Amino acid sequence: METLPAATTALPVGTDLAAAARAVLAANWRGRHTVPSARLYPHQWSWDSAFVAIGLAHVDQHRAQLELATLFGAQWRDGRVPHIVFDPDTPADAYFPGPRFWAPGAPVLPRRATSGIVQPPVHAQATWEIYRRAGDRAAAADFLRRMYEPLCAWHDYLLTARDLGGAGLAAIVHPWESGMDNHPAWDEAVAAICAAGATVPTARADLHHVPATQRPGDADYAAYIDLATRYRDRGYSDVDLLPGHGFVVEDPLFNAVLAWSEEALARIAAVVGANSCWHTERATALGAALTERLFDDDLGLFVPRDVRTDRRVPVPGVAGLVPLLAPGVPADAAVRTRAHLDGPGFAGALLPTLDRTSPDYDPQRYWRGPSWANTTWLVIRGLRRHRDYARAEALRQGLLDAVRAEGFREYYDADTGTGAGTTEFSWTAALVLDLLA
Ligand code: 9WN
Repeated sequence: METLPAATTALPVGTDLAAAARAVLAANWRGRHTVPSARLYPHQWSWDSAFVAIGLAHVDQHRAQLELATLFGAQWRDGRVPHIVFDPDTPADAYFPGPRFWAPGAPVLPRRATSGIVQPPVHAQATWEIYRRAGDRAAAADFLRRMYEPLCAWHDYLLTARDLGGAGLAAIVHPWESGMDNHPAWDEAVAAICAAGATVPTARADLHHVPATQRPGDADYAAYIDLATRYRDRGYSDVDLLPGHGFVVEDPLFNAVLAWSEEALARIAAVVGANSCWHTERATALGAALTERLFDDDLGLFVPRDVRTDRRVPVPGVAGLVPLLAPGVPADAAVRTRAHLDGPGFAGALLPTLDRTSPDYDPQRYWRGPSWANTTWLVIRGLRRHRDYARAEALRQGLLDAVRAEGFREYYDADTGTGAGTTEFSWTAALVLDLLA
């Protein structure tokens, strides 16, 4: 393997953190969208763009609007928003799997080449954040009018075609859809897919940019490609996906974000003159289904549910704290969830991806332990919703300290704060802008 470039680390003493964050976003801007990272992720990613828009809302309303408009320009006719929109100016082999991998089975591709899977639906919230901070009110109101129907179509897709468990939650059909690709909660499903004969792809581009010890393993990649190939070859159809498909999961982060975004849709509807009650009801119903299906009474935390086996996956991860964001979560479930922030699993300056006492905890490897800015930010927002300002502030300071010490890294060792993954990472910079505001 080629020698990896040295990672940039500490920001020089006295650096203006907000200015440095703006510089990262400016460097990663490609004219109509922002790449998550110039080399490792050289296209547009769905939830990354939503986080980027939330940061840009503080500094450049029009760029924030364009970020989301570009993403939704690639929305599919069935309402899904693809997890990657490929940049035609980037060489096809710069990222694996690239546009040629995803295209063959797609029934009707939009103008831009895209993947066929999705990511957590942060977009309605991002749209609302742009509106509420906007200096140019007329442009922001016009933006809401343009985004409302596409956002409704996006949520409708998730709550109809993807309600594979039939209980009012959206199911994800690939670990990449969780945004937390190699989280230990997916290990059992990944192992079964590998045991059934999935082969390791040879074309991994990620290992040219980040040490293998900080990325998903080969077995994870074998399962990712196997699942994506099978989904692609059935034309990305969700009809009758059960029981044959190897990964069908109701994830607490995904559904909590959906409920929270549905609440934002209610606010957007009120501004554009549409019926907001319907969205409020749907948001509350989502919160109730989330609690009913995903709150694990033994752990006192939300966990994913494997729709194939109809059983909860009792792995305590940071996703289990994100439902603090959602409406309709009962007070006792919220109190028990928040208590984890004082226990051995999640206490500390940096919020890990996985409970530290779990046997699979690895503070350096991707979604198996390190602390990420976006999950920390979602939990901060959830804590504020429950007026738990002290815990929210402690997490905010912990994250900002790590960024000051190590720069805008993709993630941070949850125990030492050492930066890991790629450098100059867009959503870290964007969410820092929000946390500083
Ligand atoms: C696959 C872009 C994306 C994030 C995901 C993160 C990672 C991709 C990869 O990078 O996933 O989608 O190649 O590892 O897990 O959350 O959106 O930053």
